[in-house]
Amino acid sequence: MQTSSNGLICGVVEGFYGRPWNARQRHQLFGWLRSGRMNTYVYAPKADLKHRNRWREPYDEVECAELGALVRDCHQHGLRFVFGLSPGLDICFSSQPDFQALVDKLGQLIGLGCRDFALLFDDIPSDLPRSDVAAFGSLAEAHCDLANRVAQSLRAQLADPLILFCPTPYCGRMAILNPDYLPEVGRLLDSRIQVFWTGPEIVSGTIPSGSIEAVSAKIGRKPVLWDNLHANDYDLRRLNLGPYSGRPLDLRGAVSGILLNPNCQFESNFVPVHTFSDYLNAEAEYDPRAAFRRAVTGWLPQFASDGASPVTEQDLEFMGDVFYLPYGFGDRARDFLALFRELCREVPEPGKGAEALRRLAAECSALMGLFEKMCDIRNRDLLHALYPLLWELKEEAALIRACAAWLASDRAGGVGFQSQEHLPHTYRGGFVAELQRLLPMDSAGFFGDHTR
Ligand code: GDL
Repeated sequence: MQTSSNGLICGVVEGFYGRPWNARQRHQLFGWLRSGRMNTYVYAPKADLKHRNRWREPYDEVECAELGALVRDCHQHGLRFVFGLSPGLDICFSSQPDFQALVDKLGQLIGLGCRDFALLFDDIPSDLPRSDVAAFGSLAEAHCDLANRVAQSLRAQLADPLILFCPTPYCGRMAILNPDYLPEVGRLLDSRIQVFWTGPEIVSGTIPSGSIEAVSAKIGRKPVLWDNLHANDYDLRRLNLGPYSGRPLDLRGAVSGILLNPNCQFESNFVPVHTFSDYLNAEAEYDPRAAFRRAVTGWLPQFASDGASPVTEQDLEFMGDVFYLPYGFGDRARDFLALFRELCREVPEPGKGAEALRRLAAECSALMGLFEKMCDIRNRDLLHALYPLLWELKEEAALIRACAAWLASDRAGGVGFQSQEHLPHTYRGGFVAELQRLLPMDSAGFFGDHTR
C-alpha cells in the first residue's frame, strides 16, 4: 500500500446518503487517489442496506462477486480498502447473537480479501438501547465494549488491521450537547482504534488546528478527519466544486488522517479530490485558488464534445465559482451576486444603469451558453451529474436576463416585469418548498420565533 508523504491515512470515504457509486465510478476514483498519492478508500454508503439498515444480513452471491472485485480493484491501485459497517440503529450491544452476526458479516468481507474495517455509530439514537441498560452504564461504554471485542476478533484473523470508529457525537457542536461520551471513549476504547471526527461542525467551513487539540485530549489520540466540506447530500440544490480549503497545513500534523466524504454525484468530485491531493502533498504552502485553477485545467479534457462551441476553461471556472463551497461562492459568482443585489436594491430609473444592466445580461448569457455547450459533451455521465443544477441555473439566468432587458427598455405602458415561462404556482414550488417557506431558519439556526 502506498503511504502519503506525511504518513497520514488519506483518501475518500464514500459515506453519504443517496445512491451509492458504481464499480466504474469507484475504479475512476481509485485512479485519482493513486495519482494523488493517497492511500485509503472507505466503503460506507448509507444507502447500502446491508451496510446499515439491514447490517446483519450477509451479502448474496452477486453482491459478494461485486464487492470482491471492488476490494481487488482497490488493492491493485495500491490502496487500503476499508469496509464500514453501521450497526447502531438496532443492535443490542449485550446480545451474543448480535455480536456473532457482526463478526460473521466482517468475516464475509475478510473472505473477499478485505483487511481493514470501520465501525460507524453516526446518526443513530443517542440513548443507550433499553435492552442494554442492565449491561452498560452509558452509550459510549456499550460502543467501546463492542468495538474492542470486534478489534480482538479481527486481530485474531488479520495481521495489523486498520480499525476505525465513528463516535455518536462526531463534531464539536455535538460534543457540547453530549459532554461525557468522548472522555469515556478516551478511557475505554482500545488505543489502537482510530476515531473519526468531522471538525467543529458536521460540515466544517474551517478546521483550525487548535480545535483538534481539545478533541485529541478527550479521546486520547489524534482523530481521523471525516471531512464533509464537499458533501451535498443534505441539500440537493448544492454542488461543491470548489477547492479543498479552510484547513491550515499544520492541521496535517494534528490528525492521524483525513478522508473526504464528497458530493453524491461522483463525476462532480474531480476538483475536490484533486485539490485535496494538492493540500496533502503541499510542502510549504497551499493556495486553494491556485489549486482550484490547476484542477479545472486538469478537468477540462473530460468535457470534450463534437459541438460547434466546446466548453472552455473559463466556462468551467465560472461553473465552479457558482457551485463552490458550502459557506461561500467563487470570485465570479460573488461579483455576479453583488451586481444583481445592487440592482435589486436600487432599481435604475428608465434610461439609467445601462452599463450595469449590460454586464448582468452578459453574465446571464455566459451561464445560458454554458448549459448549451454542456449538452454536447461526450461524457454523458458527467453531463447528467451536473444537469439538474445547470438546468435550474440557466432558467434563472434566462429570467434575470429578460428582466435586465426590460429594465434597460423604456418600460412603456407602466406595467411591471413578467415572464411567460415562469408560471405562477408552479415555479419554486412543490411540497418541500412549501414546508421550507413555513419554517424559515434564521441566521442563528432557530426556526422562527414561535419555536424558541
Ligand atoms: C453526516 C453523516 C454523513 C453525511 C454527512 C453530510 C458523518 C460522520 N455522518 O452527519 O453520512 O454524508 O453528515 O450530510 O458525517
